[in-house]
Amino acid sequence: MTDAPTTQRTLVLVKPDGVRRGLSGEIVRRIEAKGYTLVAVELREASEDLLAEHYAEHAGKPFLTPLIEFMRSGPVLAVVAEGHRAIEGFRSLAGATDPTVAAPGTIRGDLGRDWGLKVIQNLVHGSDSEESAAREIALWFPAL
Ligand code: IDP
Repeated sequence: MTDAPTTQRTLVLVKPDGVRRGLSGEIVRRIEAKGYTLVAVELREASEDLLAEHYAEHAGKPFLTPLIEFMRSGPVLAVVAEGHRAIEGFRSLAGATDPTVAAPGTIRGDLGRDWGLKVIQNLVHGSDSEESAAREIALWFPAL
């Protein structure tokens, strides 16, 4: 561990399953309880173009079309959170991709499960690197 400044911003999305189930507040509460600062929060319906850009790294994968369809099934809560090592910190809060086996204590482990779509419905997205965070924040919050 160095003492280099490591303040980061990360993009979190509460996916449509989370918003539909009334879990937006609980998820934002966990982000704040961990100690991260909210920089931006917006409830919005994402366009197909935005989601195709957002999930560009998954282009060509068989689950991309159902994933985008799911992400357009209702509003998402887009959040930018900030703090030292916020990117890995939120990934740790979120838990493993598959909510059925995500560790208890995590958002996906405590609040998620398989509702018939395997891993697609897993409540949250969190940027996975500084490069992804910069790209995703510019996409969802161009004014930031
Ligand atoms: P992450 O959200 O845990 O970072 P990624 O591998 O980046 O996981 O995948 C992005 C999203 O795509 C996941 O959150 C999940 O909704 C969906 N997903 C990932 N892998 C699969 C799969 O094998 N089948 C269906 N959906 C998937």
